[in-house]
Amino acid sequence: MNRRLFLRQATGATALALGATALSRRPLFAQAATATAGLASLDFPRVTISVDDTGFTAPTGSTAGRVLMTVENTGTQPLHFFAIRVPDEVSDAQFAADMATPEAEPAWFDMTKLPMLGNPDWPSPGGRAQGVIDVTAGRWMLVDPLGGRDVALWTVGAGETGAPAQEPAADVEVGLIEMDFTGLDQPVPAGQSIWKISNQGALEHELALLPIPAGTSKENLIQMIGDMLQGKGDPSMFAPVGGQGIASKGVTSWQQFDLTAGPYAAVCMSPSPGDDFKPHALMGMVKVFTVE
Ligand SMILES: [Cu+2]
Repeated sequence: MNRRLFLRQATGATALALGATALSRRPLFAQAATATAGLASLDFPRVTISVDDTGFTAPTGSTAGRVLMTVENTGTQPLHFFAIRVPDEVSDAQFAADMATPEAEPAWFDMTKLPMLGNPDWPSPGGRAQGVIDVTAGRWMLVDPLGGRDVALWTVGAGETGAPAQEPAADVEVGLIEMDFTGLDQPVPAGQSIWKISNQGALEHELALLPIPAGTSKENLIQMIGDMLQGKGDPSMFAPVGGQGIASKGVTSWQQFDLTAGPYAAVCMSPSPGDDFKPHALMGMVKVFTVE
């Protein structure tokens, strides 16, 4: 498969510099985020995606429903990815052919229309990310838009129909809307916590948790991200320690984070197709908050 496909839609037209530079440098503010008990103590079916520096190993035998997803980053590089559902009318042969021509985005690849999962995101190198997500049957494509890992397919079979799955108890509830985050006006607790993250907007959104230097304002940070995407400034400042990959409107997930105290920003880098794929962060989708 290939390393350049989907970059334009997935990261914005000006974001290529980020993949080439930011992720290859040692993060200044990165902190370990290693989940322990929490969601893992709940009785959900488990799926594990293992990722090294070259690609994904998707689980087999998965079925639809509410599952605990663990993403293990066995490599040496940070990991950011999303999962998008391949339309059923695209045959396996067509998909394979599309992957073999990396210079063109397939006609069916449309982030504004295809379901996007809201996966656990940004596991540190050697670490893992965990979240409870609702997954439907079908073929989910795992895409790393920054590091250029090979695309992979995760096939999910039809699940049993039964009683509705329970909701994990949440310590923090965050809403994603255009172009803001709700629920982060007050400090959130340090240490292991469960965040219920709901996309309440009309567009697809993501959440990246970014430690920031004390005193950084929202305007400062938007400026820094804008500079970084143009190859200016210090790209190593962008080193999220957890998050949720892009989710379609209406999607809710429960993500487990283990944050040390300090100033953070919630950032959405989901691209805006109607505005030359500019990341939402540059349209104001940045929220500075405190962990204490
Ligand atoms: Cu967004």
